[in-house]
Formats: sequence, structure tokens, C-alpha cells
Amino acid sequence: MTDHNDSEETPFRSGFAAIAGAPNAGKSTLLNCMIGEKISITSAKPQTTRNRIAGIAHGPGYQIVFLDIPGVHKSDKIFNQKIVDVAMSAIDEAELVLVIADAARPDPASESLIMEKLNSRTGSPAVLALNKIDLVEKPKLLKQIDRWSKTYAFAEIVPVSAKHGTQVPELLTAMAGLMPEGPPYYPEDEITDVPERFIVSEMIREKVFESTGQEIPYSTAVTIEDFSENEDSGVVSIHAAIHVERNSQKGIIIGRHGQMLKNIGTAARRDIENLLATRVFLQLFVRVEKNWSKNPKAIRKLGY
Ligand SMILES: Nc1nc2c(ncn2[C@@H]2O[C@H](COP(=O)(O)OP(=O)(O)OP(=O)(O)O)[C@@H](O)[C@H]2O)c(=O)[nH]1
Ligand SMILES: [Mg+2]
Repeated sequence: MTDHNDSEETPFRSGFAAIAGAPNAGKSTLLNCMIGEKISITSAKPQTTRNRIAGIAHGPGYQIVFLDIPGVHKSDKIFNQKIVDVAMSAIDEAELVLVIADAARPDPASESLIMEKLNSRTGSPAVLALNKIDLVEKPKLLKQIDRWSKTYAFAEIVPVSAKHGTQVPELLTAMAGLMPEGPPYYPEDEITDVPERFIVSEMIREKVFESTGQEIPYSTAVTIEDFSENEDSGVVSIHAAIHVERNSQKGIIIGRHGQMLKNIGTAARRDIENLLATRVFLQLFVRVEKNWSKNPKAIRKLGY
């Protein structure tokens, strides 16, 4: 006879998992893939994410609150230090750390900062996702798995492609089994803890990252000045300000005959309409907030 007892259900598991990695490793892409919606912006440029953005994964018997955070890196700029602080405190508050590394392009300096942080935590598990496997040959990947497994006692090492979703369900299942027993933190229909307005401002910032070069993305912050919905038509009207640090940057973002700003607006509006599932009227302004990224007060004022 087996002693299987049907009334004894497997316990529900829930908890917080911080997604830690070097800038550009694919943290936000992985978050969006695990949640199944675009809630965090991504770009080919490093240091895209600046805040802690929770994405809630609901699965059979588990709920994992993933914290997408800025990439960990060393910098002497106060703004960069500020966003790395955001990352580090999220790692402190999480029950599990999901380390994500770019398998195609290791970043030893950032990775050693992350491992230092991981080693300062005792008794809580960590999982490694080796990302961008679509870009690496198998022998190189095997070498990396070998290298990483000697670095730390990860509970699991899962090669994934966040961009294509490869092995992401397997990664989720592995992490669910490592979460502590406990009830869900959020209702089943909630997928994030950040307000819609914040995601809207981020979508605009993403288009600035995509459309501009050099220091401009890093000198840009976006705030929502007005957000209102017409009750009859359902059209949402949004006024947003793009803050830059210098007059010359303002000129570049506006572009010849306003073309750059127009393109940013059109691309952002498409994403925002998808997010809000309604028609959107988007008006963008460019404002100079002199050297904001060097001024703690201005940094706070712009939402960081
Ligand atoms: N080929 C490939 N590209 C990927 C994969 N995952 C992410 N990327 C790309 O890598 C770049 C960085 O992705 P993000 O998700 O913004 O990276 P991040 O770690 O959040 O970066 P920061 O927020 O700057 O720290 C983007 O261009 C992604 O499209 C992947 O599995 N394969
Ligand atoms: Mg990111």
C-alpha cells in the first residue's frame, strides 16, 4: 500500500526574486518574457533600467515576485551609484537571487561585484540563467557552465534565450521549487507593482534610447505632466516632458523641423496604445534641467 493522501495538497510557494546581472545582460527582456507582457523597457544600450520594477509570475502552486533592477556596475557618477544602490537593496530584500549573465559577452568586472554581493548573503538560494544562448556555440556555452559552476554553488544553472523564450518555462519551474512556502502576495490578475503612468514614461524613454546616441540617453529623464481619459471616447491624453541636461541636447532631441521628437512620439504612442488598449493622444515637450544627473535633488525630483 502507498501512503499517498489526496487531501494532503502540495503547499503554495511564494516570494521575491531579484534579477541581478551586469548592464545589458537581458534582465528586463527576461522579466517581460516570464510575465508575458512588456512592463519593463529594454534596449541595446547598457544602463537602461533605473528603478526597481516588480513583475509578478503566477503559476500552478506558486507566485514569484520578480524584481527587475538596474545592472550592477562600478561608476564614479553619482547617478550611476544611485541606481546601483537600488539594485543592491533589491537583492537584499529578495528570498532568491536570479543571476543572469550574457553567455555571449561576459562582463567580469560587474560579475565579480554581483558575486561579492551574493557571497555576503548566507542561506538563501541563487539560480544562474546563462542568457543569449542563441548567440553562442555549444562548446563555448559548456565552458561557461563549467566556469560558473566553480564560482558559486548555484541551486540551478539554466541556459536560456530571454529574447526567444528558450528554456524560460524550465527556469520558472526550477525557481518555483526554491521559493518558500507561503500564500500569494498579490491577487492573480496583477502583473506589476508600478503604476501605468510610470510604464508610459518609460516607454517614451525607451524611444529616446533607441533614437539617440552618445550621452543623450543618459542625460534624459521623462516625467508625465498630465494624464487624463475622455470618458465618452475613451481616448487618453498624455502630456510628457523629456528632460535633458543641456540646450544642445534639447536641439538634438527635437531634431530638424521637429522630426526627431515626432518620431519618438509616434513610436512611443504605439507602445502606449498597446499597453492601455485604447487610443492615445501624446504630446511631448523637451525641457532643460541643467546637469540634473549630477544633482541629488534634481535626481529625486525626476523620480529616482
Ligand atoms: N540575441 C539575444 N539578445 C538578447 C537576449 N536577451 C536580451 N537580449 C538583448 O540584449 C539587450 C539588452 O537587454 P535588456 O533586457 O535591456 O538588458 P538589461 O539587463 O535589462 O539591461 P540594463 O537595464 O541596461 O541593465 C537588448 O538589445 C535585448 O534585445 C537573448 O536571449 N538573445
Ligand atoms: Mg533592464
